[in-house]
Amino acid sequence: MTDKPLLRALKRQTVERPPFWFMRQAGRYMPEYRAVRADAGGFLDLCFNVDKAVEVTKQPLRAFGMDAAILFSDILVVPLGLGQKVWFEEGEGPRLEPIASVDDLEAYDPTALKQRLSPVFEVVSRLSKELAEEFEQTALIGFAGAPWTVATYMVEGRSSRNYENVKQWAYGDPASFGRLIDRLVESTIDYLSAQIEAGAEVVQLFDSWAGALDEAGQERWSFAPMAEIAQSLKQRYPHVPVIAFARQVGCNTLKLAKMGCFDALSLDHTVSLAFARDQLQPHVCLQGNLDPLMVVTGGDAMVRAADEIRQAWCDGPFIFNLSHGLIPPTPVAHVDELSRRLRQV
Ligand code: 1CP
Repeated sequence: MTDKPLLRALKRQTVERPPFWFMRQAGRYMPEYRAVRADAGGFLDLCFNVDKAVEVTKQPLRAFGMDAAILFSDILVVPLGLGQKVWFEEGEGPRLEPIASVDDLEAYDPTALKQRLSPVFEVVSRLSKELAEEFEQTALIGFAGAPWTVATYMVEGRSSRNYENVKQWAYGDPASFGRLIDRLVESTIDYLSAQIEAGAEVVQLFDSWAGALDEAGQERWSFAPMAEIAQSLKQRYPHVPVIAFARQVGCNTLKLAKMGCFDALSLDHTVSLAFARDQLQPHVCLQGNLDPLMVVTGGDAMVRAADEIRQAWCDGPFIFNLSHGLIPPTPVAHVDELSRRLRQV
């Protein structure tokens, strides 16, 4: 049996057509998701309810036939697993009891993480079995937030505009900030290893806020920790591809591509198509990079932009995706039209 198309692309093998999936493909833009979410209680209750999390992971596959399923969970379950208080304010977003020093973290017991997050691994294991029955060409992606992005939430206590506290800590006291990052590197390796043991075939690291750092900061707090995680996973699981998503780091993406430990880079829409094709694709599989607002817009603009990406990148290893997650106002009909087009050879 040949590999699933997404796995073939990640191994730089030829594919009949570029595989596709969308970041945040499960979510509030889908009425089926909203129905399950309404019955689940809070967002974190949904993440830890195995039946419901499996169901919402599969909803977009049924509706649009993506080539990958991404585990339904959130990057903030790792701080929760470490013992930090995390909750979601309805209609607002995540809240955490912020940490101000490594001492706050020392109170947490890192060995409890796998136990606390055991429902997540059960979701992966159920998905692994159920995809084999219902969607046999669909690959299962596990994920985690990259240490820097997770640290922004742990220190700011919420989504942030200026990253005042976390950047002052990182720039002003790198030695102690490094201990926080090291702790997150270790936890993320454990967390992703358990997802792989449960059946994840690919893992993606989300560094959504890498672009908030300056160049030296990106190398030290975004790229190096992600590489450490990827290298450690590669030692244990050499056949599991690792995708890195360092958002809005511009041409510094080239440094990531040359690190040699990532199989693919997920690119945001500010990255030039020609630069990615000429400079990055010789090193890694490209994933991206349609602006999710194009999918909100729909029509000719969406189709044209999607075709441009496909034309630019289809001669090398390539997975079609967005530059960031689908957002709630996205019309389902637009996701449907885009998916139909992407399924054509
Ligand atoms: O009310 C709801 O239904 C909650 C909305 C929601 C959803 C559907 C949140 C809250 N998280 C998720 C799921 C989620 N989050 C997935 C699931 C799989 C899929 O893609 O279908 C993934 C991969 C994430 C990852 C995630 N969570 C990231 C990294 C990717 C990105 O979008 O940048 C980040 C930064 C978060 C934090 C988060 N989770 C949710 C919110 C509102 C936020 C804050 C975002 C911000 O600070 O702007």
